[in-house]
Amino acid sequence: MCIHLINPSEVSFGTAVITPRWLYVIAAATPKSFGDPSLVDETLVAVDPEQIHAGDIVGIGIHTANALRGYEIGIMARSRGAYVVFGGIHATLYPNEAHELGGAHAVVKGDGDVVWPKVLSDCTLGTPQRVYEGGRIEADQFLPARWDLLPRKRYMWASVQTVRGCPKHCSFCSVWRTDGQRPRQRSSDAVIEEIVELRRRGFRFIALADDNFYPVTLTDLRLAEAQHNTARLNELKTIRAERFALMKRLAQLPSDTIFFTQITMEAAEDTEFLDAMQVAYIKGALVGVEAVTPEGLKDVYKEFNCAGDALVSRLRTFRRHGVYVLGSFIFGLPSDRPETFDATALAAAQAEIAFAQFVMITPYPGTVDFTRWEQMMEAAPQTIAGIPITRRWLIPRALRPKLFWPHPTMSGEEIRCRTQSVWDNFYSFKSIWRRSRFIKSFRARLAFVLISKIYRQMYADTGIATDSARVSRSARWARWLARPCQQLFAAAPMPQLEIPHAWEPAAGLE
Ligand code: B12
Ligand code: SF4
Repeated sequence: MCIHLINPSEVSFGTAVITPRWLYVIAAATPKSFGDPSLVDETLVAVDPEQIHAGDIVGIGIHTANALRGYEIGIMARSRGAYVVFGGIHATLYPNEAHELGGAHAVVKGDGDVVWPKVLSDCTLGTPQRVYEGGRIEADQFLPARWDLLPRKRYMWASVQTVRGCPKHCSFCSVWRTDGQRPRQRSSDAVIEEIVELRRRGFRFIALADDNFYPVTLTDLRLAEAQHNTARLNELKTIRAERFALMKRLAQLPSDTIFFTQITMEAAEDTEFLDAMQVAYIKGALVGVEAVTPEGLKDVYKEFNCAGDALVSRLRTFRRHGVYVLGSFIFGLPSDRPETFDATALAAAQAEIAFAQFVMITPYPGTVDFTRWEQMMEAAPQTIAGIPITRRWLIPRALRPKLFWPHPTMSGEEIRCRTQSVWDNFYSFKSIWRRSRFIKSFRARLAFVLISKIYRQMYADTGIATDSARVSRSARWARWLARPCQQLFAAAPMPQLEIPHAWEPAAGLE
């Protein structure tokens, strides 16, 4: 009997950008008595059905975008006599769907780290439960990933989570509802041990797979102080101090280490934090800019962001403190007008961000937007291939429309074309070359161009490509570009690397 863990994908590139962390965490949760699980990441290579036998247990992790492929695998595995278990955010939100369409014997809702051994032993006894509540476990229960199972030279970036949950409540995001608004922050020991293991194995590019690396803002501290809420103030100070303590340890790693994280632009108010990030080799961060107008920010409940000149200045602050920004922008918001596209392109250029992504508004399950949209669609239900568009992830990809949210003044096609042209301009050779001016060496500049191009191409699938010909052209391009990128990202293993010593969290409060 074998345990298989499968990360579904409709397209396989042979090489991938970031490790799907859940695979290696659930592998770590698999008791030794079951042997090492077999891990299949379909972004590398498609699953081979012949490897799945009667009595095996197949764990499949799905988010909304790969749910349909996950269900195909589930049906296939069940037909071969295996037990099929689904987990991940989409299965958490739609457990019944995994049963009805994915051949599930069981679904794990929430975090799998603690509950997975029970699922395995129930399957072994032939008595899997329909649903397991994995819940939101505390940070000290998060398992370190089984990096010893990682295939060599297949991923450019490894991923390590330092904090889960986000105190904000953006309308398009499910994180605060599924992962919660209380930051669950791992100890610096747990994080640094994983990172050192990855460096020993030859990774120097590591994505900090966090929802928000800056979970406590200076405004939060001021508010708690003004309210004389001592307990809250101490709690916030502790979280902040632990961030600094972690960054001090990261700063002791070899100087060619590069981290990338996700953070709110509020961090620009806190240059002490940005400086600590720079010293800790956190060289890049995805910043959710979303909109460049106050109306747009209001649309997405993100009024804590800045608009206009203040936005440009905030984003530049990151750059001034050595943190390069991947700006994330959303198009198709109700307040967007044709001129918003040009304004966004201009702001992206003025803000000196290194990379950008321009996504069209997509109501994701579990979000405020999705609930509103679902209610709106109830009045005039629409279907494609007999599937309600409110279950769009079940629509075959070739038929799936890209924009789902009706806009008050622009057609979906207009928004798509305008979005496309912002992408094309931002990633034209001329623009990329101009943006790469900050890089001193010619070789590194070329690497920047290559990475920009591959980012643009890989994004076409989740981003804006509408027709399958374009998607497959993008996949071909990405495959072609991925190999040299893989070489660029590889580092020599450092088996002797020591674990940096701990810093008392209190040090960060000084
Ligand atoms: C890091 C990250 C990324 C990275 C890396 C992705 C990667 N390859 O790993 C990048 C930046 C590339 C990325 C891209 C995108 N992401 Co993202 N990402 C995350 C983030 C912040 C962390 C993921 C992570 O590694 N978590 C750590 C692991 C250990 O946790 P986990 O995956 O949840 O797994 C646990 C449980 O879910 C469960 N579990 C999971 N699978 C299974 C399977 C079994 C069998 C069992 C038992 C349990 C189980 O147990 C695990 C351990 O507790 C999450 C938010 C989050 N908090 O999860 C968003 C998130 C997953 N991303 C999201 C989205 C929308 C995207 C994009 C579509 C964004 C965009 N607009 O383009 C793209 C899609 C990329 C793609 N095609 O996969 C959404 C998904 C929403 C949804 N309903 O599907 C999330 C939840 C964030 C959000 N804003 O809502 N992402
Ligand atoms: S979009 Fe970012 S800031 Fe907003 S709730 Fe989600 S993780 Fe938090």
